[in-house]
Amino acid sequence: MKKIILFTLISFLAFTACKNKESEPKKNTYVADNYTKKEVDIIMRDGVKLHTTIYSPKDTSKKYPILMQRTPYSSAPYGEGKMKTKIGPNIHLMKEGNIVVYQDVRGRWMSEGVYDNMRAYIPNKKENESDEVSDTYDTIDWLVKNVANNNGNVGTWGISYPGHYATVSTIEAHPALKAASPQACIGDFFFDDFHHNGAFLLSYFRAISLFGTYKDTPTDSAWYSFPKMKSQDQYQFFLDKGPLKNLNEYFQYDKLDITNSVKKDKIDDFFWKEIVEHPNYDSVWQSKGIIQHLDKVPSSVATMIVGGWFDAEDLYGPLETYKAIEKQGENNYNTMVFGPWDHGKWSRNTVKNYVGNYYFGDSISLKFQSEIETKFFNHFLKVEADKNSGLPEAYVFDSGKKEWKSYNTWPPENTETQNWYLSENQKLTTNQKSTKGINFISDVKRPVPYSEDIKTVFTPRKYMTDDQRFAARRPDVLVFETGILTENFTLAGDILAKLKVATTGTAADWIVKVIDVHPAELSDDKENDKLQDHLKMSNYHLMVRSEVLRGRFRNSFEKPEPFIPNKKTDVNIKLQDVFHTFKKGHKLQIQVQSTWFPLIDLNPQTYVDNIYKADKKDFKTQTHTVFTDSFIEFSVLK
Ligand code: PG9
Repeated sequence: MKKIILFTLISFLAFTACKNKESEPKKNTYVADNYTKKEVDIIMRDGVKLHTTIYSPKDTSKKYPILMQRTPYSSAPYGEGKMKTKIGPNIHLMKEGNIVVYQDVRGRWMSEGVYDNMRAYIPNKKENESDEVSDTYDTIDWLVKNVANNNGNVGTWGISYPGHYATVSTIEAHPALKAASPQACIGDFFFDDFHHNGAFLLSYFRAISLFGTYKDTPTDSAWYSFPKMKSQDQYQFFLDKGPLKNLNEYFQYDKLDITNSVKKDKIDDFFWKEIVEHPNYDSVWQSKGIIQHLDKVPSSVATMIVGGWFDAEDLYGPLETYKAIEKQGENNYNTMVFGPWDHGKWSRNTVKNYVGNYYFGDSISLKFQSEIETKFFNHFLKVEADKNSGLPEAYVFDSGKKEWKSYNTWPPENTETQNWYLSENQKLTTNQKSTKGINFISDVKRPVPYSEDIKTVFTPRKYMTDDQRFAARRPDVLVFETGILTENFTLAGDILAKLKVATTGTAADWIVKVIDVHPAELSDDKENDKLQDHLKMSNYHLMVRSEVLRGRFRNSFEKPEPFIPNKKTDVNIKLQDVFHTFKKGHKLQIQVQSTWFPLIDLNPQTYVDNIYKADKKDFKTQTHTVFTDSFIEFSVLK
């Protein structure tokens, strides 16, 4: 009897072990099975070593292009035999076989040197003087001369900060560089990520230590830590925190001099210091912007700029990068792909594509990877390439019709400018009806939330397609909308809000939102199965585009100016490009407000030289006015 029980027990244990094994997701060993990995420290012209990880196909019977990503986010895993489970821009390029290289940029992770956010490009470098352009050139030069089985052609790609370094690779490009795909690439930290038109993205608070914690030795583990917020209610947390200077405690802010290599007992955050000490678009920010240097992209480098229409982090960057190369390049192969994505979503392998609550369709990212991205790199890296890639100049997704379109230019040639006026009785009209002032109280103690969501985020993304009914029903949000559209109305290109405003104070922010109001009839929410419980697609107010301008910068980002109390003043706000059809049966709505919390920091609404050093007493509730000769200039598809 005992034997039977023992046998039964052993069998059961064996069966359970096998079952668990089966249920364990199969470890993805494709890279380990098909690639070797090598880690080298490449010496730059100034002697600094940059840690570089090289994945080479095990099949050495042929030559391969080199696909490179330079990153501040680590090229981990480090160490013999430790492999990434996915390499390259997408799985198709991984499985076709390419040499894939990851490099920790200067001052990050296992590389030597001192990091500088958006390190300024030095056009005429002295002997051995270095910047990211020279680091990229020196790296490519070493790779093509030292990596076995490479075919002499290099491509760069990256999303976000790595996307910025892909843009950098095109400037004074190494002759081996044939293709670059900057994706959601940062263009300028005064208009991407941490600032929008001078307003500080308070919601990026936790990300600051990621880029500002000083380190002076290579490391394979994180040397930074994130501030501990003592609440999950981000609105209340930041409202209670008060003026921005009360955040200094999180960054151990004092007179940090990063050239002083003496390690302090407290590591200060040099990025927070840079943000606090440079509230205006001064030479520090201007020198770091990359857009101004895109006249130096040789026509030997093919570029494909990729972005998401609902990318909360880097929208300015990819749009301005594409436009600058288009404008300043000479006969460059320069294309753009903009889809219904938030930050970097085109690289994901999910079938259903959403942004927050809103569903856009199936396999949008998957098709981009297989039919566009793979085709781009294969065309320009594998053979003597001509410019006939078979890909469109502008491949753009209409986020209203939910379909792709190809154009020979962006914006499309067949567009016209239409001015829509912010009229009385909450109307948006194609002609000016009056010049009346509409007032609202901008209460710094009860700012307009940017989202209905309570929880704290690392960087905000979902709000870009959030329903805006919660805002439309507040007295401090002005609403202007068309009647129910009797035919489709397509916006294609940027939007310019030409506001005429006044304030009882001497400072104010101005936020404009463009909203697609869906039919109020009962809706079939089946396809939008990620809709938050409290929402219905019936009457959904889809945010299509939004932007803020810190009013002091209305005439110049470099030279801020106060408002004169109660004086009617022009404030023009450029909203980034859209491609969206407002379908028949929908309405187009504009919202105007002056707080957007805590997406951006609170404006004291009384003028102080530096808001990062403002005191609690500077924050005052004011009455703002929007005049009905304000209008929105749209680029409308004919
Ligand atoms: N541009 C993105 C980012 C920068 C800074 C903070 C948070 C995000 C990115 O590199 O993902």
